[in-house]
Amino acid sequence: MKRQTFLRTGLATLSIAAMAAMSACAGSDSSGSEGGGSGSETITIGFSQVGAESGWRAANTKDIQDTLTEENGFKLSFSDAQQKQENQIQALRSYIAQGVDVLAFSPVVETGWDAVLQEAKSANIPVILTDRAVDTTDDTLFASFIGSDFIEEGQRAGDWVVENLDKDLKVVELQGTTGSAPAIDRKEGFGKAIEGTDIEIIDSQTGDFTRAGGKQVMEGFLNSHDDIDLVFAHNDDMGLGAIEAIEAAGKKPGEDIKIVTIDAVKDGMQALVDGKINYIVECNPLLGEDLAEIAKKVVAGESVEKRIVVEDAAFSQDEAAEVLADRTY
Ligand code: GZL
Ligand code: ZN
Repeated sequence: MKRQTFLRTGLATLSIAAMAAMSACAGSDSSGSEGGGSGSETITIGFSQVGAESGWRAANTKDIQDTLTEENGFKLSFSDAQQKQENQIQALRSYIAQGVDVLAFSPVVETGWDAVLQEAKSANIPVILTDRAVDTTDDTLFASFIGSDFIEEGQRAGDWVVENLDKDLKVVELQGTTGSAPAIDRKEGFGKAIEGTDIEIIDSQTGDFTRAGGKQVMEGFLNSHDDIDLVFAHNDDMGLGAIEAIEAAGKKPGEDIKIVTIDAVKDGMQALVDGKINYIVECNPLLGEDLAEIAKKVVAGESVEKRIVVEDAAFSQDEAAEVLADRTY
């Protein structure tokens, strides 16, 4: 499979792309299976997914698999890392060994990627980040990052709390996966929003973005605190687990203890309509189309935007009731 040098800056890339396109067309063998130079051959893409930990992840996986299809010009190799970084690194290395045209992944945590990203760069295989970001010392190690602004999501959740609930709330926080961009940034955004108020986070622990994790941590919170006013959960699934724990303790979620979460997946939106959650900030999981577009550009040697921010909405209980039927995830 032909490799092209991937420079991100405009002009240099265009001239290289033009030369590559010409050489690829001229150089492609009889089977016509040569590189993505002229853009019409199938693009082989290796995708390493975080896992299957939440409704959001299931929707994100479905969208990627439904979009990166043969008829859309892709041959997708997809792997689920069960939320383990070593599994993601292993998968990326196997795709590099296979000589795919492009790599994409959602990094389970922010750090520890420089080595494998350097290996991809040395093999001239461009890397696209989806959903979660990496903290890397060298941003030439990836071509583009497509995902939501998690700090803004946390801030929107906090702003709603400040504007709509009492000012001296006691809050418990169900954090996402330790070290992941969404957990770090949502915590930061929420903290910024409540700065200067009497809203206090009295406990904060990771539920690893799962329903079971949220339930277990919430049981612990209920055992050690009798003054909890609000749960801030970094995703719907942990919020849904908290609902189970709160009801098992004989309290009313959404009333005795308010709940604010992030994602806006179907089950979360249903709980919002049912009055068990009070507000949800959306995190759009449908990243397949942007990924397909960016992948085609990088393989064709075109320059791409380094950061594509996915727009998110937010829903109160009334707003959720209006849109629930039309939600696709
Ligand atoms: C956010 C994504 C998070 C979701 C969780 O983009 O990384 O991971 O908020 C998922 O539901 O587990
Ligand atoms: Zn960071």
